[in-house]
Amino acid sequence: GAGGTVAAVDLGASSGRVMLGHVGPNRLDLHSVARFPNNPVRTIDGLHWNILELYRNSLAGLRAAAREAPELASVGIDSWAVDYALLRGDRMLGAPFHYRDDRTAAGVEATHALVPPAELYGRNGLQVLPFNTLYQLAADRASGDLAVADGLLLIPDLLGFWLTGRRVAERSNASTTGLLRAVGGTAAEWDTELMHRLGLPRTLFPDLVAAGEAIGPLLPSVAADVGGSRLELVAVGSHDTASAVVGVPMLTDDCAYISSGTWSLVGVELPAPVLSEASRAANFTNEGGVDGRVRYLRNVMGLWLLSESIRTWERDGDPVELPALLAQAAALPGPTTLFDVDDPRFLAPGHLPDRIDGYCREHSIRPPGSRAELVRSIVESLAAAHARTLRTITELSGQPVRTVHLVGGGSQNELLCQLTADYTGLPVLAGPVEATAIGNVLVQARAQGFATGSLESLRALVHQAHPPRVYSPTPRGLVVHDNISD
Ligand code: LFR
Repeated sequence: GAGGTVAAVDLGASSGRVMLGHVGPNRLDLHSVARFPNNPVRTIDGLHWNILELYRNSLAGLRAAAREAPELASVGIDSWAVDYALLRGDRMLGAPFHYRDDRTAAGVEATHALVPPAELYGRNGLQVLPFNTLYQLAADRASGDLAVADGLLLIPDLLGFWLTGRRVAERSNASTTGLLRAVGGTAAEWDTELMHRLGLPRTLFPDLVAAGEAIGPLLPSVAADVGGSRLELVAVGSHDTASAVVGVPMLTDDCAYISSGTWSLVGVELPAPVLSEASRAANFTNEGGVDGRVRYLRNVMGLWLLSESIRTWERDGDPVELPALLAQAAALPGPTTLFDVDDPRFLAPGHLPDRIDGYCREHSIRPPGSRAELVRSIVESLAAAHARTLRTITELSGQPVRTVHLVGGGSQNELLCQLTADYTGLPVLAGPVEATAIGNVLVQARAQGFATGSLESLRALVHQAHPPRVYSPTPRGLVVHDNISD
């Protein structure tokens, strides 16, 4: 049968990659052609993404992809959600703010004063995260930045604009702005009345496109640079979590997923949003997915707690050998100090080990003594939060969960997988690591006719190409290496 090759640009909060995917009726091969760090930069006015460097690295990756695979048909871009650039004409008005910048707290209050949180949830279905786009925009309105802007593009749409000259808003990522109606399905449209009440001009926002739609060919200057003259940009689930969930090898409908990286996105896929008061109180979100599916999930703080601790140690001139540290952490007898990973104090960059210590002292629990203990405490607290969240999901959505798929970078962390199995009492199926890039590739491949069918058949292909590793729950004692089978 026919098959072909596409490229995925996948930008995470700590690193980016460009991957080549060869897809056919029974084929899914992926490998990376470029990997690069994503290090934010703090300047006098706040914390920013180094977006130009990300773009340059993406172009270099696409050049490598086109050189290796001259038959390359298309490219798709995904990244973390909510963040954006303001534009005036074609010009970007300053480097985009990082969602961990603290300018947004006042934005939450200002927005809720105009539209009460209960009404807002009924309209957009989103959990309240202080960095949701609409709260960031309230800050931009207060600073006057909005008054000089005439356009806004979310990060993947911004890079797509630079590649093609076309301005669009891909729907899955647009759903994280808080400005899209939470009707589910493929019908979600901009909530123009809400924009009006929040003083946000409708003209800031480009028209919506759905994952799978062609956006357009590369600009001639870009094509000359990259070398792929036939290449077109195809919209994918441009919110990385939307692409990741496409790439989860779920074979039955009693599965939950954990997309584990900087964040743990813990949830299920539903045909329609859950907008109940109980759901709002539990701060669960309804994000728009590929093919009109709803991602019903909660953001759990994730491996950021670990990566930011490591960054602190390294900054203090004390480098860390992570595999060794994780092995020491796994060897400690459990259970350990459990803390609430979702405490808002852990959101901003800074000295995480000190903050965890402070949390423990405030709550009169024993702070971790050594680095290995701290790592164990982070990973075990994260696993406990995974379990807590999964129990709530069944209560709120009625969806039974008998299997937990854990994908993304965290699926390589054996301690995290095993402890998640232990705390949930459910089997954890780990992998693939690159679920996000896989989801990006598959949506393009389907648009090109290299793959066909529903998300279910795409996921069956993922399962076949990347059989997950099974972690069975153990009562306690945590035998980490004994029960892994391929
Ligand atoms: C994961 C993610 C989450 C979103 C957070 C901020 O990378 O996209 O889904 O809540 O980053 O954008």
